[in-house]
Amino acid sequence: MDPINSFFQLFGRTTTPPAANVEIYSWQTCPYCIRAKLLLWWKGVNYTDYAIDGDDAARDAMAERANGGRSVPQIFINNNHVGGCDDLYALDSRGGLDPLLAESSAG
Ligand SMILES: N[C@@H](CCC(=O)N[C@@H](CS)C(=O)NCC(=O)O)C(=O)O
Repeated sequence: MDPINSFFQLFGRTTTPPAANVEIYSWQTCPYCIRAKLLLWWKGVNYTDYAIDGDDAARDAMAERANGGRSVPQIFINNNHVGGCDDLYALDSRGGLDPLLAESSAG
């Protein structure tokens, strides 16, 4: 096995995409967005990224979906609002993220 995959295996990076449909609204240079995407990448998620930099209409649409949340990122798993970056990491810390990611969007 090549060194990078040995590293991933040692530290538990998942490379098989989980079943869930994951969406993230982000700004390209926002550190919270980068941090959230890093965790999703680590878990092998092929997320849909809505890059809404400077797009106020898209931000309004995001806020409507995100129960009024206007900061970025806003993350959705199978159309359910997870919250922002801190919420994503908190969910993972209490063991709730992997089961959600394993659920298919078809239910
Ligand atoms: N606690 C939030 C913080 C997110 C945050 O502060 N994002 C900044 C961009 S890096 C933002 O949206 N700032 C504009 C605003 O809050 O209206 C999270 O974990 O997602």
